[in-house]
Amino acid sequence: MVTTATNELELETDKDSTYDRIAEVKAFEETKLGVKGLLDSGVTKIPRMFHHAKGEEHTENKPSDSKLSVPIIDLKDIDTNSSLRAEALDKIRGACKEWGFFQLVNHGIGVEVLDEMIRGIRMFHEQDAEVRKSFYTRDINKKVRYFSNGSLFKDPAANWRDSLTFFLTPDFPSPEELPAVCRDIVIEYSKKVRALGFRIFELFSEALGLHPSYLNELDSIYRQYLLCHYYPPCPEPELTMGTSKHTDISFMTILLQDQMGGLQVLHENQWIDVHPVYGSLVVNIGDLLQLITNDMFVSVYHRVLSKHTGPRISIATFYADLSAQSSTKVIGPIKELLSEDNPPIYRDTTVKDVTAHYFEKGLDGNSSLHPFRL
Ligand SMILES: O=C(O)CCC(=O)C(=O)O
Repeated sequence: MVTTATNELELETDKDSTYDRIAEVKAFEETKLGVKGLLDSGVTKIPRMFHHAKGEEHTENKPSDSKLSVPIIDLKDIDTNSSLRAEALDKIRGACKEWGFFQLVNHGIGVEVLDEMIRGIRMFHEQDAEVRKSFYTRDINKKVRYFSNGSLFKDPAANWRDSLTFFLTPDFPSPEELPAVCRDIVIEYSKKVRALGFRIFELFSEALGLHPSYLNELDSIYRQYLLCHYYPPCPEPELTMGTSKHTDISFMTILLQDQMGGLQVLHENQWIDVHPVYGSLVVNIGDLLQLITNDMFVSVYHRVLSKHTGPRISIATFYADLSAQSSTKVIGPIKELLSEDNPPIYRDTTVKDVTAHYFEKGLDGNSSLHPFRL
């Protein structure tokens, strides 16, 4: 869900010949103020470029009435108590296999840091428009980018959401590159979430029956970027989405969400709300981990509903090395996990190829793994 250049993209041609979607998208992009800017200009109806096609997904754009809920995993005392650790590993294995999602509590990052990070991102999006505008870019060489809809020129309909992204590895942006309004907390949160990422990959390795350092030692896993979303209140939420149905192109994603709600995960063919649990972090498996675990862990569809109320803030940390050097290394199902009963489901490929396919297709609601299945 990062950015692509306008001239590489083909825009959807609308069936109504009087509607010029390209012009509308371009005019929106040129404001450099995103959806928040539209709202500040006083719109009471959402522009047509945000209208999602009426279909299955659309008619279901409502909170779930299911009794099921995403598993909650507690890391309290697991480093000192071996039976608690074994219990947590069992739950992680089950959650990653059945749900691809879980909520993590007692993960070691204090609520004051989480609250301050949410506040910092909100302040970025709500600061003076001219300052915000100066960060608006789709330049892939920039480590800090503010934009609305990563694949704006490709997706059939835009989402009611703006984002600020930080590419943190291999070299952390210099402090001057970071927006002043959230600089200190972005630095602090990034360090803490990086350490947590290492810890979760250790637990994942153990849950898979591998040496604890196995996943952390893979060349292609350890890069990190933050995608910090701002979902403004929407005057016509029934016509659009906050984030349309997708899976993540990462090994793992750690998501910090505020208390507004709206995130849903597709489980057993139903959309299940991921209810905010104060102080928790949501963890989900990305497509690349599904591929290397040969479907022992699954990357599942999720989406965010648009709402009358808002804003909603969320901060996704993606773990995947998309850099040119490492992303050309071969990845495939981990040999130690394969057996006669568990033959490879995917062919060997590279992070680069899987990623290229993911961005090429845009947020079209399909898995990026289909072409790599044997
Ligand atoms: O905002 C959220 O809760 C989810 C965001 C998301 O799915 C993404 O950035 O890929």
